[in-house]
Amino acid sequence: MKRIPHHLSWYILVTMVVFLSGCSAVIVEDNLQPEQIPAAISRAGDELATEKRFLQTGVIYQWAVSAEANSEFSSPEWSAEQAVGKPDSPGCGDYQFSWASAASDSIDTLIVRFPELVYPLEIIIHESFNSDQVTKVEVQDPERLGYYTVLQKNPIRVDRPCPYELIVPVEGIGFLTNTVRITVDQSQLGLGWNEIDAVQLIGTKGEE
Ligand SMILES: [Ca+2]
Repeated sequence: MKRIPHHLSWYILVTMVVFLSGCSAVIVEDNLQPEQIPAAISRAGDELATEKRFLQTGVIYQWAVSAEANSEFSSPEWSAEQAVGKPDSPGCGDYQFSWASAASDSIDTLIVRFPELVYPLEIIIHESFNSDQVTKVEVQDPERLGYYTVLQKNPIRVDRPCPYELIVPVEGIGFLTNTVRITVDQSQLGLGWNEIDAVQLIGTKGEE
């Protein structure tokens, strides 16, 4: 049998690694315009969740301290309360440590509240099952009690990475907020429950 020269073996190995690494993130989109596709990065336990994503000083990173939803699959398992605190679902799957709505094919809303009022810079939604069917993210003006939309998009099917972080950059909000409302539309893609493990609100006390 003819042996492959040593330097050619390395070339083939490196080529395969480059090719396979390019296949690790497969996002199947559905009728989505490129500028609407949210940034997505894979999670590495709590390491990424506590990462200081902004270089400026005075940035507050906080997890939800209370939550309510228009429906829950059960309680305490899969209740809205499961979206409080840091991510704790053990991975990607149908775990009771995340919020799930009562039905698997409905449009539902989850409201999460945070300890500190901030001018929001970013909202990170940790999804542990059937990402990403979030269609709207809003922040509440506590004085007027109105909600302002910071993301509106179609549901998309995301196979990898899972769990999935939906990162929502927020600009131009001129009021302090500690309340985020998230809408999932599970009626379109037939994927089933889009479960939310945790939500992080990042912001500052001073207006940008
Ligand atoms: Ca959780």
